[in-house]
Amino acid sequence: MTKSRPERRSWAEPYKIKMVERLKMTTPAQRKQAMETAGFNTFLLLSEDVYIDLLTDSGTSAMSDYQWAGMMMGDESYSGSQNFYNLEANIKKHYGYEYIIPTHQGRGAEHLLSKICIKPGDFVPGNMYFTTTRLHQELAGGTFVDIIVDEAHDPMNLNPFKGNVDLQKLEDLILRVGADKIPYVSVAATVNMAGGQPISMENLRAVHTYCQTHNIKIMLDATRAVENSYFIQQREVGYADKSVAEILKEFCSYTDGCTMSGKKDLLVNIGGFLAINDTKIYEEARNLVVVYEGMHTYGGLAGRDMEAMSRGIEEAVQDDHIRARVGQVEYLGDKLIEWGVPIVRPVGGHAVYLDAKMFLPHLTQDQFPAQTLAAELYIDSGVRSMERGIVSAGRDLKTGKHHYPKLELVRLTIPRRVYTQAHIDVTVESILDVFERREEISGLEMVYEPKYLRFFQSRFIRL
Ligand code: PLI
Repeated sequence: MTKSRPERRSWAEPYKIKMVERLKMTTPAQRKQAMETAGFNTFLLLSEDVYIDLLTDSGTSAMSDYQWAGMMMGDESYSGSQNFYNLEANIKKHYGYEYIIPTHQGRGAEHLLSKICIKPGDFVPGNMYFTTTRLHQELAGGTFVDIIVDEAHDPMNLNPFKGNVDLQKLEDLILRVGADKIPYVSVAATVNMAGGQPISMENLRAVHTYCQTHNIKIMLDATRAVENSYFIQQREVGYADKSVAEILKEFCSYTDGCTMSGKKDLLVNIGGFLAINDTKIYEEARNLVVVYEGMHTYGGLAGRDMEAMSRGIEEAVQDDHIRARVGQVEYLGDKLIEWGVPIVRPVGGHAVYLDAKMFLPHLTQDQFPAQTLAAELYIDSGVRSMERGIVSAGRDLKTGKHHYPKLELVRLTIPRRVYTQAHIDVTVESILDVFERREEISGLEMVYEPKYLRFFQSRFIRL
């Protein structure tokens, strides 16, 4: 009997490999020891003990020869570096904002924006929190309020735009606290903690119109806005024939500024920026950046870093690049769905998220199911993932109690242009093995907890 012919894939990665980095192969006994030494926290592993590193897509991309060539063109003058002007021009061209402040990475921009715009007692609504973003808002005296649509909290819900803002929730907040207590609405695209879910153009446009009537600004977390634009092209009526670059420009036009971690969409290992249209905020940021990051024409970056990010923008907005990037994530997600592994659906832009509550239903949230699953997966195959559940959610700074997020997830984050389809297949095989013996897996107890962003450094022992 002949097998039926597979469906034509018709595309592969729009690049070829010119240089490789060798990986160490480890035994299960070595990995068990390494995980115990790391206190069952994948952040605390030595990277040399990791085989396939899906901890994060942040700063882990492979740069192109075009970007590396740009690194050689670094103008390392203290001020007025040519690379800053190249970066500024590309941000203006593709994101459309008026003023640019480079920062060492995304949280540097969040720090400046929060310090300038948020007063103690303010409220900052957003489409789900992100760890560093919310912390900077809180440290500036603000209170984060989640206004994402309810569907975002349901891993099985197939809404194509689970990153959307629920305008009713925004209106309720304004009625409760008054528009003058809301410095801006914080809109992320895509929404990392919801599983890399996009927000639609229609929704952002509606938020923009609504915010204008209340004179409230919208600040975009543009970290993965290119991936968001790709989803709009694929899923939203009226955008199929537009390029990702065109969609991105329109998308940003409904916002007043953005914070950016260039370490994701923009294909660099370090770098970020704050971009803004408001002259007053810009002047304040231009002044403050000197205090916290460096001169306003480098903001904590070397000239070569700015050049790599500038060139990264040009590559990031290419349709064939972004299709292959998201295509690889979808490949992993589709395989896991095929085998009945519980993941957040639809598959997001930068990562596949295992639903640890469904995967390990015998563990309570206090036994850290996602932290447990991430540790187990590493021991099985050397695949490193990240907890995105109760540990990441941290404690309420006022009450000191754990936040209990509805989503208890393990993130398998795909670096850009780094791993092959075979690496993804190995990852799937390992997850299936762990899934098969899931009932034997016991939970964890936290034995060390730092005060801020505890997921980076906390330590656990097995129950
Ligand atoms: O890691 P930074 O400081 O360059 O960027 C902070 C940051 C801001 N917004 C969003 C949506 C992020 O995903 C983000 C960083 N994310 C990390 C490190 C991640 O592993 O997802």
